[in-house]
Amino acid sequence: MPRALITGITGQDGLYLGELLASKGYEVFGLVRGQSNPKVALVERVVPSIQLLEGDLRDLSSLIGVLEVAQPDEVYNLGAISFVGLSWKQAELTGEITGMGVLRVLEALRIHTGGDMGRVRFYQASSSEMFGKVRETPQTEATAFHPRSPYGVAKAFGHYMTVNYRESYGAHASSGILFNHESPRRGHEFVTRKVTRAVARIALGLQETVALGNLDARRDWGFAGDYVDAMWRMLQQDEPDDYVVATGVTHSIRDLLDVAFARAGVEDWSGLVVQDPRFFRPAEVDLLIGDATKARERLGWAPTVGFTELVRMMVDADLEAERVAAGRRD
Ligand code: NAP
Ligand code: G4F
Repeated sequence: MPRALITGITGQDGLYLGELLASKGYEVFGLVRGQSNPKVALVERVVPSIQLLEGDLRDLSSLIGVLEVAQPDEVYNLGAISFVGLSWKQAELTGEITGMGVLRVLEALRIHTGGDMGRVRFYQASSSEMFGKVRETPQTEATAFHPRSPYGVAKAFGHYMTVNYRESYGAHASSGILFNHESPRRGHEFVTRKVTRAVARIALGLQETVALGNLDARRDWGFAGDYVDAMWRMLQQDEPDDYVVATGVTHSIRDLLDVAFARAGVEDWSGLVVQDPRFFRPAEVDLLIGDATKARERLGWAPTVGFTELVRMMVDADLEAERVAAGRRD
């Protein structure tokens, strides 16, 4: 039975990946931080076989200890401060967790393996946010980085550390440059979930409007369930490498609003959306669209859920959740 350790198990991707690996017969270990982490109960309900271990990406010795218990064949480093907006307000902490955290996991692995790093496969959750002010369109593995946020800068550091440990120590370390991926499990702070939840609440008469920032930004949005499959495929390759994972289709926040409100029967949302300066960013990433040709050709990976289906799935899930929360039967 292969063994896998996932950092960020309580996050959107961690939960999907934990489910996927458990379904493939892996013994799955998840790193959880803090005291009384409220998301632990959800993880235990969704993946009952999972073994949760305490540790923190800011604490090297805790990571070494977790590796000693888990004895993993594969390590997926998904833990991070992942909300770009927060990264300007807590830039140092973002650097510490999202950036230095990667180095600590790699160092823990180097120590744990006695320098024989190639015997444990490592996945780093890199991000299309590293492309930032994009140098070319669509973005590929060869596109230069120009990060626009402390989060993007921290991810670029983690990405290059991953490449460096591959080149310096022969680590089987792969980096997935993943474009935005969403699901009904997405955190409420991200724009897709913020919109689908607000649409559900507005449709049920629980909220009047939704306050947003820049409606013209464009993202390449896919389904998180598809993207964790790409992570697993990367670690099944004989050679480690970097891969862009994306749908190749881009949409604006306005497109997102069109599809989400239409799903709830609202065709004209202009009076329901207010623009609020609090949600504009100091520096914006205007356009992301990825070219996942390499992942398709080498990993046999392709997205299965398109934009409209994804947004409808999220609106439907939020309508159901908000109905239940409000004790409604209609
Ligand atoms: P998420 O839902 O925000 O999950 C982040 C996870 O990191 C949570 O489990 C969180 O634990 C954990 N974490 C935060 N600080 C930690 C620390 N100090 N020590 C240990 N764990 C810590 O993010 P996601 O959407 O699943 O994304 C997974 C990874 O992929 C992240 O690295 C993200 O930056 C990257 N990524 C995401 C996307 C996307 O579109 N979703 C795209 C590209 C890259 P708590 O529950 O304790 O807070
Ligand atoms: O949903 P977002 O917060 O995602 P963002 O910044 O693209 O980051 C996500 O994807 C990255 C991959 O490219 C990941 F690495 C990262 O961890 C995260 O998962 O914002 C998307 C767009 C931005 O242009 C933002 O300015 O939506 C715009 N937006 C407009 N109004 C808003 C809002 N974003 C949020 N969160 N909230 C708003 O009210």
